[in-house]
Amino acid sequence: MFEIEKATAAIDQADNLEALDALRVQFLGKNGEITLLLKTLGGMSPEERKEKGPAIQALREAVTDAIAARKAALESAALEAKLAAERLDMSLPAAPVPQGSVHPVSQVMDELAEIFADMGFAVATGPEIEDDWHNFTALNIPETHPARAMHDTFYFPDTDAEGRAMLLRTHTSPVQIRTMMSEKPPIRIIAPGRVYRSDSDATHTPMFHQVEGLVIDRGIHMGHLKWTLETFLKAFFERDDIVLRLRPSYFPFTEPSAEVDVGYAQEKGRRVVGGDGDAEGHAWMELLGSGMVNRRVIANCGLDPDEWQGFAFGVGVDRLAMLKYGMDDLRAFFDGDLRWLSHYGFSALSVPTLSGGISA
Ligand code: 2NM
Repeated sequence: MFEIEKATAAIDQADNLEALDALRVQFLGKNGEITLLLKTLGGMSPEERKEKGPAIQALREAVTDAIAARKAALESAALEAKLAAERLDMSLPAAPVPQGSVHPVSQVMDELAEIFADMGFAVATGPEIEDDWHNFTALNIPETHPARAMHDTFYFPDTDAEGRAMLLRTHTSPVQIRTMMSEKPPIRIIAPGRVYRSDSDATHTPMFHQVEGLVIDRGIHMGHLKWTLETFLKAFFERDDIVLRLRPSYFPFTEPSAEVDVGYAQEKGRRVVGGDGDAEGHAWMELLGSGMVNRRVIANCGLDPDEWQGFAFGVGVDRLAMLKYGMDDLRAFFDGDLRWLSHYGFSALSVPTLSGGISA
C-alpha cells in the first residue's frame, strides 16, 4: 500500500540527485508505484473512478512537487558548495610562484637598448651566420690580412651560391655594414648580439655577446664619440664620476682608432668602475674599442665618405655584466646552473627604464 508520508519523507531525505532520481523512478517511472495506481483507474467503474481518480492524481502531484522541491534544494546546495570551493583569494601572490629569471646578459642588453634609445639610437640585428664579405672584406680586412686569423673564425665547410666563404660572425660589425647599405644616413644604431670566436679559456668562451654602436651623419668627429661613450657609461654604471681615457690604437675598420679605458678602484677584491684612473688607489682598465669609421668602409657600403662621416665602437656585453653585477667567472654565464641563475638573475617584471632606474 502506497503511503504519501513515507514517500515524501524519503524524497526529503535524498542526499544527492542520483538518489532522488531513483525515487522518481520508484514512484513515477513506467512501473512506478503511483503509475501502477493510475493504471488501476482503467479497471474501475465510472463512479469509483470519479471518487479515486482525483485522490490518485493528488498523490502524483504531491510526489512530483516534493521531487521538484528537493531537486531545487540539492542543486542550490551544490552551487553554493562549488562557489565556496572555487573562491579565489585575490590578495594571494600569483600561483604558481614564478621560478624563472632574466639572465644577466639579457638584462644588460635591455639596459643598453634603453640607455641608447634615450640618445636616439635604434636597435639593429642581423644574421649570426655571415659571409666573409660582410664580416671581413667590407670592413677593410682583406683576404691576407692577419686580422682574419686574429679573429679565430669558425668557417663552414662550403661556400654560398656566390662562392663566398660562410662563417659564424666574429663581431656584430656586419650588422652595421648591412644597415649602411640598406638605410640612408643619418644612422644611429646599436647592434647587440651573439658572436663567435674559436677561443676557450677562463676569460674566453667560443660564443660571447657584443654590442657595437654606429653613428653616420655629416660632420661627425671624435668629440661626439667621447660624449656618447661617457653618457652611456654614466647611465650604465649609474654614477657620475666615470672618467674615460682614449688611447691611440689600430683597427682596420676605423681611422683613427682609440682604445677606451675607464678608471676604477679595487674594492673588497673586485673592480669598481669610477674615478680617475690616475688617482690614488685607482687604475685604468681597457673597456671598449672605437674610432672614426674608415672612409674605405663607408665607400664599401655605397656612401660618399666626403659627405658622410661617423664613429663606431664595440664592447663585450658579458664583460659589462660581470663588472656591473660582480661575477668573477665568465664560464658560469653559459652553464645554465639554476643556483647561479636564481642568484644573479633578474625579475621579468623589473624592466629597466631611465625614469624608473636602469637596474632598480
Ligand atoms: C669595435 C671597435 C671599433 C666597429 C666599426 C664598425 C663599422 F661597421 F662601422 F665599420 N662597426 N663596429 C668597431 C670599431 C668595433 O669593436 C671593438
